[in-house]
Amino acid sequence: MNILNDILNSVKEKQKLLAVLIDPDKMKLESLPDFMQKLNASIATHIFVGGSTVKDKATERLVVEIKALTELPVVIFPGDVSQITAYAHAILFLSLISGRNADYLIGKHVASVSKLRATNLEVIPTGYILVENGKETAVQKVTGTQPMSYTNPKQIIDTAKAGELLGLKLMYLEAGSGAILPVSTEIIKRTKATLSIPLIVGGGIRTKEQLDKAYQSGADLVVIGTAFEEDKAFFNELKKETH
Ligand code: 1GP
Repeated sequence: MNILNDILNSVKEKQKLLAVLIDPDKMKLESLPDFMQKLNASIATHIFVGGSTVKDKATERLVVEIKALTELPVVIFPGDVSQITAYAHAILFLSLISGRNADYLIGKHVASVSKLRATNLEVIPTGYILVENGKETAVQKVTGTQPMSYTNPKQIIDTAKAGELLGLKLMYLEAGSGAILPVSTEIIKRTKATLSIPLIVGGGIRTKEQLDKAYQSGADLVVIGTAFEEDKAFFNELKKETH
């Protein structure tokens, strides 16, 4: 399995991707089998596991359980070094390029290298851009950085492009988990237009219409967490077509 190559191929073939984000702090292991059954019957293509604050070992336990229940790739979306586990397929090696906290630009990365050396995880360098959404997000609090203002799209697209020029392989526009306002279609469109690497969009997407809008605007992969946590019936609206 090479997850980045598969994403690049999907983008080439204009196939849209959906990652379901599972937060180890919120998912109860006893609810997992039912959740995964619904997830497997949906159009989801990836599972992201992570959160801003997660207790030690909770990620590893959850990843092991998830892998026993699905064939889909499991990708760590880490809030911290402690969330790295060898049991996943890949890790988004996130650089928080919207902020200026050196820890989240390079510091945590250095701190994670010993752990990564001991795994076979596919490491995917990913630019992470936090966009203002109407309320303070967990990422903001934990990282002590400010999101970029949606009133200044030029700053956002230039940041994304700078990340690509630095060699990042994926770009993630993040409104924050549970965001009131998802990233706007204008920002998605303009960011997509400036990039030649795949574009991930997440935060505050709760309906099929919002998902389709994000895809139409240029998101290659959309991440949804809260909407599935709050209402598993949402999976029914996103069922795989069976022939
Ligand atoms: C958060 O982008 C993800 O990091 C998903 O956000 O929980 O709002 O879907 P939601």
